[in-house]
This record gives sequence, C-alpha cells and structure tokens, in this order.
Amino acid sequence: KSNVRQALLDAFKHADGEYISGEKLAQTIGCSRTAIWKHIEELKKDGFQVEAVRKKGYRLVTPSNKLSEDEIYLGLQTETIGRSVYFYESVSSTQKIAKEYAMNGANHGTLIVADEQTEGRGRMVRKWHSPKGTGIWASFILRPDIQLQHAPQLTLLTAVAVVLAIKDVTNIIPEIKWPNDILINGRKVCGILTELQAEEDRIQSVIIGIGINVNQSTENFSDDIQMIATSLKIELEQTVNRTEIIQKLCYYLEQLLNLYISEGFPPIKRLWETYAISIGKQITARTLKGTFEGLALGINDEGVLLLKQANGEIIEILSADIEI
Ligand code: BT5
Repeated sequence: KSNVRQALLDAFKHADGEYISGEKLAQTIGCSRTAIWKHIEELKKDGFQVEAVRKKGYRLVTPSNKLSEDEIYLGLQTETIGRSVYFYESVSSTQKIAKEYAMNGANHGTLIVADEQTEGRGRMVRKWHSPKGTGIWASFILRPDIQLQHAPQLTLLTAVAVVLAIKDVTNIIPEIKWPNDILINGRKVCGILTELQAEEDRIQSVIIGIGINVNQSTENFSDDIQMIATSLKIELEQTVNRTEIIQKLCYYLEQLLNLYISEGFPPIKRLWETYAISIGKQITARTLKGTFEGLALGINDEGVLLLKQANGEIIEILSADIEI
C-alpha cells in the first residue's frame, strides 16, 4: 500500500472528523496537492465517504461497516499489534495464512483477518464455524521473547484482551472458561487457538487465532452449536461494529503484552482471575490422558489449572475441555 494513502488516513484520524485543507495535507505528507486529490479519489472508490468543501478542505465522514485493512488501520491505537494488517474476503483458515506469513518473516504484531473461513479450526481438528460477514476471524503473529513452556500463558492473556475489548465496545462483561473459551450467559461467544513454531527451546513465532461471533443471529449457527453458541448481536440485540472490536483487541493485546514482558505473568493472572468462572467450582476436565473430576482451585503462576480430586490429590491440567 502506498505511503501517501497511509499518511492520509493518519491525517484524517488525527483530524477526528474535522476539515483539513488540501494544502495542509500536502504539506504534512510532503507531496503535491494533485497527489492528495488522486489518493482521496481512490479512497472514495474503496467505499470511504470523503467530503470536500471549498476553502475548508477535506473531511472523512463515517467509516463504512465493511472490514478492510484501511479501516482497521485508521482507528488503531497501537505501536506494533495490528500495524501490519492483511484482510481477505475468504480464506481456508487465517491460522494457515498466518503461518505462511510467519515463515516468510512477518513482523511481531502482524494481523490476518478474514470475512469468511471455509475451513476454520478449533483445537484438536475440531471445526470452527466461520460464516461470511458476521464474525471476527483473526490470527495474530507474535514473536515474544519468552520460554517455550510459558506459551500457554499467552492464551490466558489473549482471553483477557478479548474480554476487555468486548466490554469497552458493548458494555457486556463476558466470562472466561479456562483455558480458551469466552462466554456470555453461559454460551460461547469466542474461542482462542494458540499454535507455535519453535526451534529447540526458542519460540520462532506464536500464532494466536481468535474467533468472535459478532453479528450472527441464532439461525446463522449450525444445529450442532445453536444451543452452545451466542453472538454479541444476540446478547445486545443490535449490530456491533467489527472494526471497533478488532481495534480494541489490538490495543489491549499490546497493553497486556507490554505488562507481561515487563512484570511477568502475575498481573495478567490477577486480571484473568477477575473474569474467570470455573474457579472454585466442581468441574470435569477431559484431557488427552483421560477424564478427571474435582474442584478447580485456580491457576498456578504458569497458567496451569490446579484440580483437587476427591481423594485430596491435586493434579495439574495443561490443556482440557472443561465441563462445569
Ligand atoms: C476453539 O477451539 O474454541 C478455538 C477456535 C479458534 C477459531 C479461530 S478463528 C481465526 C483462527 N482461524 C482458525 O481456523 N481458527 C482460529 P475448541 O475449544 O476446540 O472449540 C471448538 C468447538 O467450539 C467446536 O467443536 C464447536 O462445538 C464449537 N464451535 C464451533 N464454531 C463455533 C462458533 N462459531 N461459536 C461458538 N462455538 C463454536
């Protein structure tokens, strides 16, 4: 994408809906007024509503409700997360695309978003239902300087970022079900899938996949998930702007990652506990090693779930499906 276009979007963002003269734009961006005019015409072609008034200049009216790289970029309040953003109308899975980008050296914070996934994935080859134009199907490429065994903490950190983003935009406070589900009124609104590439003990990249149900109606969910899934629209009874949620998500991911890098897992753990539901409850954990029942005591400093079985023995659960 052209630098002038990016600089123009930045300038409109700073102007916050006010007019800026063509001359001022040309000056700040360092190009001719004709170039400004040309790029504004292109923005219009891409669905942006730009108003031009003589003597006042240009002003960006409201952004459109479609997902696009430009619109995500326009309201971004971050330094790294989401600064490189790639949008696709339809992909097999954003995880797969992100993995390719990561192998080709994509930066920390790179974001892949799709309007539709034809082969969206959950954990353990499960399917993730990702119909067109309704949800947020996104993968972030992270390159954190952390130890391999700490990578699961990033799932918990991401869960907190999703909760805060949803809370900011909708005023709904979702709950976290360890390790990777976000629920509203007991139904799943978001799932997180963390995958990573490592060489020996060093992490090359972590790919965090986030699926958020935003504007689905109940009929949009397939029969098998109708009883367990929900969307922000169903809960709020109104359409929600996906771009705004993505921007907030980038913001909180960056904030929490900074906090995590400087202070370690404890402050993230405290935030996570604020929104977690499974703690203190009798649960069933289905793992690859078998099914365990007991009292969920909490998570330890590593982000591992501690389960107290009926015989008093406390076991550590690294990953599981939890039934409450
Ligand atoms: C997850 O797996 O919850 C992780 C989902 C991650 C999806 C994102 S979207 C962007 C990126 N690209 C991908 O291909 N994936 C990631 P898990 O805990 O295994 O839950 C999967 C189960 O959730 C399924 O077996 C269904 O029961 C249920 N499910 C499927 N689609 C759903 C939806 N849209 N909403 C709620 N529940 C759903």
